[in-house]
Amino acid sequence: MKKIAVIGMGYVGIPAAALFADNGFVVTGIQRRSKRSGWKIDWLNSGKNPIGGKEPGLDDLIRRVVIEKKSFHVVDDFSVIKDMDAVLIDVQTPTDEKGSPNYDYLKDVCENIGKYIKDNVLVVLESTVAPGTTKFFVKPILEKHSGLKASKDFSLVFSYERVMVGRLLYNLVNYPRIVGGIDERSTKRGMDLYSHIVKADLIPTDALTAEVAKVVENTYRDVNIAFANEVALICESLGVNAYKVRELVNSLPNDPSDPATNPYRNMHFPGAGVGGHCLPKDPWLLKYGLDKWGKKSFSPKIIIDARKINAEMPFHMASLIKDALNENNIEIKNSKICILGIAFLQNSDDTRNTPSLPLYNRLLEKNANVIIHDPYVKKYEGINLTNDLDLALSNADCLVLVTAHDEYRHLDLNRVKKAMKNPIIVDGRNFFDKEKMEGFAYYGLGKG
Ligand code: SAJ
Repeated sequence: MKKIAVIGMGYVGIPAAALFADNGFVVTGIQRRSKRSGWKIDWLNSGKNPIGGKEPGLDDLIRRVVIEKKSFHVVDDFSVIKDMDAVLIDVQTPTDEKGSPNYDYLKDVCENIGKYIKDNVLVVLESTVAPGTTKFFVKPILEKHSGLKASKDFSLVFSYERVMVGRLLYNLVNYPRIVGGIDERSTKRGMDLYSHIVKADLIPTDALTAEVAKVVENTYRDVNIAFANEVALICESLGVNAYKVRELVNSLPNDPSDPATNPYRNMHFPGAGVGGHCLPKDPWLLKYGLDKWGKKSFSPKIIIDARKINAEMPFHMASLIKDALNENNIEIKNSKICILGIAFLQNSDDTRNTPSLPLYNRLLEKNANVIIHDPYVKKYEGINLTNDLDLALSNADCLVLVTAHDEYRHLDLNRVKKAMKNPIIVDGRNFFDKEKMEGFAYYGLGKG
């Protein structure tokens, strides 16, 4: 198996394509010339890395495989698939506000793959999908448009990525890889393929189990964060500090000598909300798969309520702001509120599903004047956004910490106090230490 096509030049497709191209394969990336991402084709073909932020090793890897080895290049048409031994699908599968996945793009890609695949090709779906998608959505489309029979004429695998922003390459190589085939032979062929780039364990399973594992991996985290957020709401009402409670709870030691008798605790961090391209989406994908392809219907409670608790946190922040202003006899109407951070994660420029947005809109609904500062994000459609901290702070009635960018750790609090009209701070990430906030009216999420 020498020639691979990777469809979708994004966070997942680019590192995977470059790694295979660096390990003996000839790789062709396929990227549609869309408004948002078309520019990546020429960028990659000139040996440059289109992914922003710090991604150790990725720049050199791309330059090496494109310029030196000439084993990786990108095109915008699917016909190259007719010569391929393997095809990886790395396209995004967004969900709408009700949590239903939008499979339009996946459908279009699968139809094009079906049109061109040759006998005995291995197709691997790497994108995160609702459980059941590989077998009940992708397989039929491939068979219909190729006239081939899955398992008999071609192999089909679901194998998910565990990439994290800032460590795309590291995770791909060093994290165990789950390989879920629609049949034994597919699984084996998938394991063989990944053995060329994964140094960690390759774990065989079936496609459906692998799809469930992927979305459960992130749903698990979403539920844990929701637990921490619910404890924070309880602590606020009781007047204790949820972050202190978390430290005490997690002080239960993990006794490796006898873990069963002493299951340690790992309470997550309460916060202003849960953003990103994984957690807000994957619980809904899990539910969608259950509803669509589950044998009998049942509505999950914990994972859906947890998702709702996390989605509610930005609005809880808005009520904390309103209370803080009221306690200082300031009307929220016409007040100036400065939000620190629109990226969903600290020290990142990624704004997908950022909790800052619902908070911003809720404050506008209350007729406040809102400005958002972020050191990494240069622009955001329709938002009053600035990279100029003085502008953001000047004459503000309330400062709201939503994203824990390191840059905010070194804020000169005297400068902040002088610039603001009313030195009121609402801290959404346990970022400031109340004791050091003299001269400020300090309110912390989860701190009572
Ligand atoms: N968050 C909290 N409390 C926490 C942890 C996170 O409020 O205790 C918030 C963050 O502020 C952020 C959101 O949740 O807004 C998501 O944070 P994240 O650390 O989960 O970052 P992601 O979205 O990049 O998650 C990815 C996921 N990895 C994959 O999907 C392969 C996730 O499963 C990983 O656990 C996570 O990276 C990671 O650990 O870095």
